[in-house]
Amino acid sequence: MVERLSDFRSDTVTRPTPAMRAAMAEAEVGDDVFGEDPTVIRLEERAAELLGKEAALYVPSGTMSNLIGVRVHCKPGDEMICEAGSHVYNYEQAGYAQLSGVAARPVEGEHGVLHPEQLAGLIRPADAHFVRTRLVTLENTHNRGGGRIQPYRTVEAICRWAHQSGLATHLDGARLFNAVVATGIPAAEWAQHFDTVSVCFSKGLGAPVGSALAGSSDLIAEARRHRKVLGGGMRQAGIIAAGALYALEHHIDRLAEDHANARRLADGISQIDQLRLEPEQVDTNLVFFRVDPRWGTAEEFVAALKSKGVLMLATSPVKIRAATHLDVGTADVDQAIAAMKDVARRGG
Ligand code: TLP
Repeated sequence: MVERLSDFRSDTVTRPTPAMRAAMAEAEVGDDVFGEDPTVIRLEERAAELLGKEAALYVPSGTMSNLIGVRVHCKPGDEMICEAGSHVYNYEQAGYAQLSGVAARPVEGEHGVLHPEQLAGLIRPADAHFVRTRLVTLENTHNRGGGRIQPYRTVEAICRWAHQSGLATHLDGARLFNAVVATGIPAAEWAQHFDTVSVCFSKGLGAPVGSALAGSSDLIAEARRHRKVLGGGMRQAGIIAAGALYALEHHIDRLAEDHANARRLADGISQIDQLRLEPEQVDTNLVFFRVDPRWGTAEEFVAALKSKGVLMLATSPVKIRAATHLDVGTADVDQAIAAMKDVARRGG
């Protein structure tokens, strides 16, 4: 009989802390579609300030934030260059294509990292046969790349090339604050290279709902129109924005604990013969590992772990992801390592 579940499936599974719930319960609210919710306004101003942008927009999800981010730069018949393993390309139903008529040009990176040399020559000629290359989207940290932090100089070089080539730049910074805490490079410094930046409050920051899209006042005014047509205009959203605001004030620095726990988990995994870290380097809060097919499938391994009270996510027939976050501590990590050792020994 399992007493408690340690949930490593995603950093999205966190529940608001009592202090966060209190801030939400006490939030001053108004109708945000009328621009009258003081808490949403405060959150948008704070997010813009942290990201060094003129304005920001509170949106219900990272998916909507990326969708709108692409849409403010591109019109139907335009093309976005992105990394082949990126979230926007793989896990958002190609919303940019379905809803905005935008094509994607995926380029294979190394654990999510693109090199500037790969991009030279990708801009389509001005000719009626081709789509118009308009945008470069990067992801930092990179989810499928194993929580990889984009090298700062590479980001700078890619965005410089993009701007010199007349392209816009968008950052999927769902986990940007993980990169901030791990590198000590402030969010505004990362963000200065991008025309629009999306950040999520509902991942490592531990808030229940929402993301923000930041950029120039003009782009964000346009983004506000797109949010409305997508059904993302919310009313007394201050209730949830208060959780996000609380997270920005109290949950950024503590991401370092998640990174330490991820490294502890990775060390444990590296001692289990049937498992192999992939990538071996763990930069932030995501740990990916491969299950030896002689043991069984990733799905079977995950099911066996579940019976021991440990939840992880099979991301392919052979690979598993574990995310550390606010609701898993060192004891959960140690429980997970013990469970993995046990399961690996037993055989599939
Ligand atoms: N990622 C989720 C799943 O969709 C895979 C997770 O558990 O990691 N950008 C990145 C880099 C993301 O990882 C995610 C969510 C999103 C955007 C979308 O955010 P939401 O879920 O708020 O739409």
